[in-house]
Amino acid sequence: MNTDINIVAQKTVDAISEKIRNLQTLNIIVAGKTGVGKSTLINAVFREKLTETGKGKPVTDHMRKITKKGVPLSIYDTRGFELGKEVQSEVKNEIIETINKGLASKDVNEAVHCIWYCINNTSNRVEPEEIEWLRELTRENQITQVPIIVVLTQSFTPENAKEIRNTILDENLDIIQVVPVLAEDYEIPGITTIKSHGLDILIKIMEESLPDELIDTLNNVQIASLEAKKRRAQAAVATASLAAAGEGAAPVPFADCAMLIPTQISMIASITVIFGFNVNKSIITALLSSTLGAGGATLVGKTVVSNLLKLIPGAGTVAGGAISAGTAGVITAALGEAYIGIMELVFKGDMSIDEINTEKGKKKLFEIFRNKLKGEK
Ligand SMILES: Nc1nc2c(ncn2[C@@H]2O[C@H](COP(=O)(O)OP(=O)(O)OP(=O)(O)O)[C@@H](O)[C@H]2O)c(=O)[nH]1
Ligand SMILES: [Mg+2]
Repeated sequence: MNTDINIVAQKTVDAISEKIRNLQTLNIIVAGKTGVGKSTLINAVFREKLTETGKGKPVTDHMRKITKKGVPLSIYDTRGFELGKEVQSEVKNEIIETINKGLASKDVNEAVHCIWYCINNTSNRVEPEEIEWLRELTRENQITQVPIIVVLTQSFTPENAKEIRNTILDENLDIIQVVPVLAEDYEIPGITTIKSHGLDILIKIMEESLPDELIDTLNNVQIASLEAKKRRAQAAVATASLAAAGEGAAPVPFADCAMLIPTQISMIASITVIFGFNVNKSIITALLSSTLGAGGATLVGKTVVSNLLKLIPGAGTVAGGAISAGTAGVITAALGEAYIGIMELVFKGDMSIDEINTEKGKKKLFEIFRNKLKGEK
């Protein structure tokens, strides 16, 4: 394989596109009375303002499906809960029908993967009819076992959600969890602003209840938990550096270092998908040139390797003519960590995507890369 940075960057961009194309679609039903905060919740959890992109496509009398091109996510938004018992019963039947239809398709992209039932926490009580509705839904979901999460919306503090949460838990319903959240900061004019909270817990519970094949999708579409993205990305780095070390189980002569490259391309693609940003070739080129290329046009050539080895404690020198398995693993891990580090800055809004390909971005990349090689935190 050619180690020209330009060519490797192109292969990486192709690998990213392929991984994105292959993401399964995550399908979530969001139910609950009107005004409880469903749309606010959806907009706070997912990238792209899905609910502002139109009314969605009606799929049943009381459900519309909201999708957006390029986002592997469908939200089924339910309507009409406020219209009384009969309609609520229809909504329930339509949910069960949608679940069964998804299952019958035998296509993971069509299946319903999760239900959020939203209850507004500000009223400080749950209507008995909502508990009854949930009980019937869980009964009919007994065989299909779609994870149901009760989301307590507009919970200003975890404290004031405690009582209502315990009331619901005491009902022994077949649900995964009851999660209090405040999706958007809440301003009490002239007094204080309550910070949004709880969405990261919702994501964690989703991660624990969704099948593994949907976890990359979940992280790609969610913007509520940096920790979840980092955990998933770090797992990809661990896998890649183990593989790189395996590939180099016998010391790798410099001339063959290129054989490690496919492992690293796949790792970079995974991290890109997990963070869900629009990353183009110039960003990848910046990443590669400021780490493995160390400013040059070729990756891991002899000079570069010799410079990198100087940074890794105990890695030896180029005099041996080869790098060890451990060294190949360390270099791969440092590359992955540098990329995660820069993605974290973008997530937090401390750097824009385009800034990665500037002196500031490249300096930051090299700094994290070098520190990781040295074994520093
Ligand atoms: N500050 C703050 N306001 C919220 C939050 N959740 C809901 N709201 C407010 O409550 C109102 C109703 O929220 P929506 O998200 O539109 O409720 P909905 O469940 O989608 O309502 P329907 O679409 O009519 O069924 C809006 O004015 C929101 O701004 C929140 O977490 N924080
Ligand atoms: Mg709404």
